[in-house]
Amino acid sequence: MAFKLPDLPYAFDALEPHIDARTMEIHHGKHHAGYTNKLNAAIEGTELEGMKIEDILANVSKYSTAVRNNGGGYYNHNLFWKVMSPDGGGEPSPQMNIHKAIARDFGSYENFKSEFSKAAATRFGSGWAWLCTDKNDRLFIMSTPNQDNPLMDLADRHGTPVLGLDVWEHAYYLNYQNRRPDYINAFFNVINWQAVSEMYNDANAGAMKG
Ligand code: MN3
Repeated sequence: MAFKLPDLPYAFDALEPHIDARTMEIHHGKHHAGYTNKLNAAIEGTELEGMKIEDILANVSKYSTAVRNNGGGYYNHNLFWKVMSPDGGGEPSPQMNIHKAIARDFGSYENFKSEFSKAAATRFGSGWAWLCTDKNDRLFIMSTPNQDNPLMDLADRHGTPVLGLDVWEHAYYLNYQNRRPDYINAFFNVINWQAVSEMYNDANAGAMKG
């Protein structure tokens, strides 16, 4: 079965003024749709048809550049829409495991925000900033070029992404032009901590150790 472009979980204008409707419409309807269609074209008739996207990405170095770029683009944007919400922003609630994990691994929410912002701001050219959890249930922040991500075998560091920020110009140029730091700052107003927390719990099977 071919990969399917997911519907946005909110209206195109739901994240305004932080992310404008026109950007969301083009980003989802053109860019994400494009990655989805090209991924399907790249795997059609191959052993990859019917595999989970996570399993494809885990061995992506074996496959074509088209699978790497479009498989990454497909997965990354699926996650991106999920981790934003018009009801988002602020700090994760103290009841959430992700709140405790951020305090444990970064010292404070402010330190986390500063480190994540720096990773997003200093990624040269196009790419993504990530908050990930590793196999020892430790959070870390990294960035990747293009449509790569930390699930890929060829990534510098491996983990399960629980929060991702697209810093390609197509994600912000209409509203922010070259002001990437303003876009990064605005992102913190729409982070869906409920969704992030659920992904973190799933990745660690809900276990808080230590
Ligand atoms: Mn994008």
